[in-house]
Amino acid sequence: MARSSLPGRLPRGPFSPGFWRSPLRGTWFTSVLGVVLLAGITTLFVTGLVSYAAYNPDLSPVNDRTPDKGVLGFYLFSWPTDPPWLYRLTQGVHVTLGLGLVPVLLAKLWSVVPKLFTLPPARSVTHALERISLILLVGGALFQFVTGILNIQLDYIFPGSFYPLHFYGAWVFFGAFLAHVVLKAPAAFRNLRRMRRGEGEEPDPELTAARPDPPTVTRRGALGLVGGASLLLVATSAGRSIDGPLRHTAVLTPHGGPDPGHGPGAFQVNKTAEYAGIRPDDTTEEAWRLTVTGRTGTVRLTRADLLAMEQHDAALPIACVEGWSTSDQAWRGVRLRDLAALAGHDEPADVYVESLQSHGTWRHAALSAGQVADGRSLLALAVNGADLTPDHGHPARVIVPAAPGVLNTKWVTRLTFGEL
Ligand SMILES: Nc1nc2c(c(=O)[nH]1)N[C@H]1C(S)=C(S)[C@@H](COP(=O)(O)O)O[C@H]1N2
Ligand SMILES: [Mo]
Repeated sequence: MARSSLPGRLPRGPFSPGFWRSPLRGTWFTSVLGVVLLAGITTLFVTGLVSYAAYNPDLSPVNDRTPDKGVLGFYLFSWPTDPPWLYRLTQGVHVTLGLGLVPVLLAKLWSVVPKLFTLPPARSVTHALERISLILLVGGALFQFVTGILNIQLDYIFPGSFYPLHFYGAWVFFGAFLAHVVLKAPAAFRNLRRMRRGEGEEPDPELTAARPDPPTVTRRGALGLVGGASLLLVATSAGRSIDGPLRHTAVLTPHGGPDPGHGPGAFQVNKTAEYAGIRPDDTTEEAWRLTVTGRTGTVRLTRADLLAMEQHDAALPIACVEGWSTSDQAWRGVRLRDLAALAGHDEPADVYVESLQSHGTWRHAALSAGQVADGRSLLALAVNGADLTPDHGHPARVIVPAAPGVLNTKWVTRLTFGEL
């Protein structure tokens, strides 16, 4: 009636308060989801910054995909080699938690969507600023989740550029997130306390439907659904960072490569030798040489020369930025610090590692002196009692405790020691 008597005057569609009918919306529902996201997104931010530090971005431009990080790299620290499972944990948490929070994020956005349509667009300067910050907040959240998920699902669809995008995106998003938390967290916690005391939720006419439809599910039921969806995502992806038989439960996410099959080399492969363009002719005993350069010049070694050096064992995992990791594998080979000494570096130095690969993002890497100094850091020649398989880096590959998988260069052909 109002509509026909005042055509065009009243807001229509989503701008009309009567448009939003769900009885679930309200401050309690939004507060619960908000508090979960407060903890979850803070953890994602911290583990993400940590993951960036793990790349040795200060060491050499080869690792760093964000050359203009500037002040955003203020917090960087030298990545340790202990505990050896450190990156398995931080990156496994980052990726698995990120996936698990997807339903919570979507539910949270759904719960506040009427606010996006409230009129007038700005009631005051503060309200205007708050709404502008929401664009960064919602846009930032969608951007971070979408780029992160594409990176783990689609095998680096934007190689190289993912790092700066996700890194800068993280700062923009977290800035908006902090502002939002400062504005909203007090009310959210107040609401949860009120509910606990049985006082009912604080009313918010922008959230609570003016003319609600009859409920088909309780608020608790809806939260249970969101939580269940989160747990399902976690349960169907965590297996790839736990490894062992549980890897088969990670049905929702690629494991990081083709099925590794059976035998000593039967653990996850990221890029196969064929994919990386490694020609079998270049890896034969006759053709392959390791060139080691340092303070006292250059030494060229055959694989037999390396095998004649003192061999060491190290039980270490591979832990990829994509969140998957393997359990410890039994690596055997020459210590990086022994190779440094061959080239005149008795005090371990940084090392620039190059592979046979002529192109590709991960054909080379830089390791810190601290990583070289660790006795478990090897140029591995064998794993689990057999020669490296072609896909795991035959004739020789780097393996370093606690380092991201990407620093464990395969098909190594040159090591250059010295300050990077
Ligand atoms: N030369 C070279 N080394 C490389 C890569 C590569 O693409 N080329 N991928 C890296 C990445 S991202 C990971 S996670 C590990 C995976 O090692 P794996 O395939 O033996 O499990 O190798 C690293 N070493
Ligand atoms: Mo990786």
